[in-house]
Amino acid sequence: MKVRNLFLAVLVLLSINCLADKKRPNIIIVMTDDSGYSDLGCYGGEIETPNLDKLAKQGMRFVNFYTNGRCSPSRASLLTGHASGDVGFGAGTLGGWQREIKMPAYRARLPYHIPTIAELMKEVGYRTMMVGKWHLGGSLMESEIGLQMRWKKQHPGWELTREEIEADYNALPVQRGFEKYFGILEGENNCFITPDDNSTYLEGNKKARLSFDKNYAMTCMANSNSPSHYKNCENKKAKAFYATDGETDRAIEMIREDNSGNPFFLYLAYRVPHLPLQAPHELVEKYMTYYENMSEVEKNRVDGLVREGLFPDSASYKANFSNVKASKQLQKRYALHAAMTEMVDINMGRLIQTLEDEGELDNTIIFYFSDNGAASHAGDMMNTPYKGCKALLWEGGVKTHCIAYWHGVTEPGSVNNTIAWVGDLLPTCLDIVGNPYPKEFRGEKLSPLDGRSILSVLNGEEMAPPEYLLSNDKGQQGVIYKGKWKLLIEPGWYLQTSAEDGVNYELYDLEKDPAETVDLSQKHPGLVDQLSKVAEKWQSDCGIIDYGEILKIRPGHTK
Ligand SMILES: [Ca+2]
Repeated sequence: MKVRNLFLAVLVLLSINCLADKKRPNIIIVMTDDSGYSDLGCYGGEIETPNLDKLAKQGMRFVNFYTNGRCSPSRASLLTGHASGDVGFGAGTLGGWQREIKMPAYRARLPYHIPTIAELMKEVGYRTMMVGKWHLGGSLMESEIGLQMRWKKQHPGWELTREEIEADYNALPVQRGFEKYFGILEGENNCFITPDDNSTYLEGNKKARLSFDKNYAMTCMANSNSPSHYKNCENKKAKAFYATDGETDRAIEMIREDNSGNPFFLYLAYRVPHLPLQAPHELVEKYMTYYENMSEVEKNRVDGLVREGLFPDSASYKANFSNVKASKQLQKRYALHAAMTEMVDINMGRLIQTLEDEGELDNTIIFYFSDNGAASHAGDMMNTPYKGCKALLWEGGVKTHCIAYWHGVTEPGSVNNTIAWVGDLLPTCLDIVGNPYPKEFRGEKLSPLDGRSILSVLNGEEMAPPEYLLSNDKGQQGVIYKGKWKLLIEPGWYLQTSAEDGVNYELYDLEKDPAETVDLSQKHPGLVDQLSKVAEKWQSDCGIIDYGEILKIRPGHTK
């Protein structure tokens, strides 16, 4: 029996070795945080993004790429291929302890028995690396008593058991398949960090040592209710670590520091242009003049999208700006968003150059998109021509630009209309490397994936829409897509569109009206009824409960 086991082990090693053939492509998933649909030059935007424009010219662009509308739920579906409610991030749950509830859909960490994309890529011999914002739960409270105290404070009525501490530890990126990790666990923090500041960056599961070797003149701005330290860097000149530069430095190092010959899987989750707004001064200054005439910028974005074949010329949209001159405050906010975006582009240029220098660019697949639309402080412009913003489920909140690059596969400069979803990336990557999704994991049976492989889209085909695409945010809106139809479901009590109890519906024909200007719910009551029933069933299958109930269980949940 022992000899047979040894023989099997040798066979497995041999097959992994064969799979490690250099021809298997590296895969890089780059996800920004709160970017607007039309931010990039190649998506009609005025922000200067020459490196991403070049990538789009050599690769393909998606017209209809969807997220879950908010940071953690999108990340949860990206890494597991499942609906966010099935993996602990239902209804706008965020990574961290603030909104956690003792119900599977609200556990604010990925279930240990559902594999992540990193664990599955590692299984077939890929080097797995992650840089940037995690925001999927887990902490170092196992070794830090202070964190255990904080947990207890944030979980009144719960007992902090050994199992709880272990499950919390097992939610960290290194425990979820990433052999190398450099980044922050939380949702936001300063972009500029000087040697005097507290840094929360981790290298693996230890506090990271940052390098402060670059000089920056800083411009910083935050909402009035943001922590004051976010604004402290305003007008400062100092040697500092800037998130986008420093994260790219580490990603480049990770690519270079291994010469095993195995392909790599890199998940690079930039934490910009999420608040707080912080960027190098000279870039912010450059963009201040861009946002003087708001209506002109808005119109240029739409014209740009039409020119690029990304928005139909015949479609209407609701303009947000008239010919009023923007206030200095608003100009600065947009200029910061733009500067943070250009910093991403500059760093994407460095990353792509590294791949070229290493002779790996032609053998590397790159996906580039955002985790949701621009947030409320910038969404009215940055999500043009779509309405709404991050955390709301109109197209502006859930739809993002998406570039896919694969030398010799994606047709240069092509545009694809297929409805794709952030949860499609896991099955697509598995399809590319030929690793089928397992039937069970860590001894537990797995349900089938919600995402689907879009490999044929990369090959230039248009796929029929998925049967349904569903999403649900904190409770104010739920959404269901079927073919060209989109039904938005809003409990009236949340006052999004109704001051009355009951439920509001909005129905759109996205083929004719992608920017949701004409509500057809009164015209097609049968369809509304049919789709809302599917959505209700999905919601209850996911274990998502009414938001009013959540507020009873955990008052102050919104904070
Ligand atoms: Ca986000």
